[in-house]
Amino acid sequence: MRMLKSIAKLQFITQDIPGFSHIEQVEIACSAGVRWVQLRMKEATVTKFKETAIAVNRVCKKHESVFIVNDNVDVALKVQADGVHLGKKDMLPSKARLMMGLKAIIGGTANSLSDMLWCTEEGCDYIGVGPYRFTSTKKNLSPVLQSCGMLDLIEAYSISTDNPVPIIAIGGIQPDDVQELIQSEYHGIAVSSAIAKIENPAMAVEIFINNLKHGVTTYS
Ligand code: TZP
Ligand code: MG
Repeated sequence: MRMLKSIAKLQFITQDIPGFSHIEQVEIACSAGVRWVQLRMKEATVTKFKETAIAVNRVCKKHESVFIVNDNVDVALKVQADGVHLGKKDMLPSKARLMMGLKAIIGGTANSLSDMLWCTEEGCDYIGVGPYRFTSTKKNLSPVLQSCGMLDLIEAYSISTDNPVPIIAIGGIQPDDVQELIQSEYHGIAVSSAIAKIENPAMAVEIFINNLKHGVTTYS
């Protein structure tokens, strides 16, 4: 069973960047208007992951942002995060649901229609679908879907389930991609590098938010 939840249209995902901590990334993103953060630490020990998650949770609370922990249900439970995002090799969403309860937000990753339907059956509250473009943020990247693949998947999903959940596009997303993805009926986008790895992350957040609200505007 799934409770209806509010799923943000802009989801910011942290990444390991030398000299720019996960906590700093979240502070800057949230100060600029992000209200959904996923802490994604691929290189850290569990101890470091937990420590950082506690600090990031505090920043998210201050900004009234949803806080999602990537991969690790134990860390999410320990820090009382709002939820967890699970890939295909992580804990089953249905098991995470039993451990975290109905109110927890559980997200899943999908690269195909069968993944999307499986995540839906497993009780995910939203599904991240991609990669839209090539990205170096994720190792062992699945084949890039590009515009055509993204459109085919969302269309096939909408006619294949009576119980659809919000679908979030992910992978190499830039501000100018927003219009196409939203027009294709993607609920929202998950973004890392186009916010965290550019000179002015706050400006990037503003542009994404604006594009999600009003369609794409070009800034110079
Ligand atoms: N899963 C598929 S692509 C991706 C993840 C976690 C990375 C998204 O980051 P970026 O930097 O926006 O491509
Ligand atoms: Mg994972």
